[in-house]
Amino acid sequence: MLSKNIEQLLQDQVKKEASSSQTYLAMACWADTKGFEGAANFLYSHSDEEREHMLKLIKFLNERGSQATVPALDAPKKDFSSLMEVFKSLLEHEIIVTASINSIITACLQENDHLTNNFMQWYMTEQMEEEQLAQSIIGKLEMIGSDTSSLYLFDKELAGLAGAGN
Ligand code: OFO
Repeated sequence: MLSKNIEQLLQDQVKKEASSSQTYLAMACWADTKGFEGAANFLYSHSDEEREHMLKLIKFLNERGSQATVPALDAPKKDFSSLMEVFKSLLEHEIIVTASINSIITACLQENDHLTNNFMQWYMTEQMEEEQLAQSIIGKLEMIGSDTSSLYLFDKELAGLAGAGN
């Protein structure tokens, strides 16, 4: 059985993963309609991964004697000024999620809940990879600057990075 505190933290994390999925789906829609096909593929796939993260938590809650609640979500931001803005806000979002996972792990340690701690370690590794990937995409976009032909080529490359942070 989960403690009430850990149960609530995991339930809050379900909402954060669901919100990540919706946020990246809205970003994918923006990219898809602005001609960034590669970025759109990357973001559609990233959105799917976040849904998987949400599902993994939901199943864990259900298997540990709780009943997960499927959360209501606010509509995510849908307009962006550039691909750079998209990936900067993706990185900001991931940093918030990492902090949240970190505090769940701290709570698990305080309560000697080693099973949930062990389960959450997978998320920690995942966050590290996602932050690194977003950082490297932002770095490349900085190098590209206003060079539209390089941006075109990088967009193609982005499609191949789909799933790389998984
Ligand atoms: Fe779920 O890994 Fe990002 O948010």
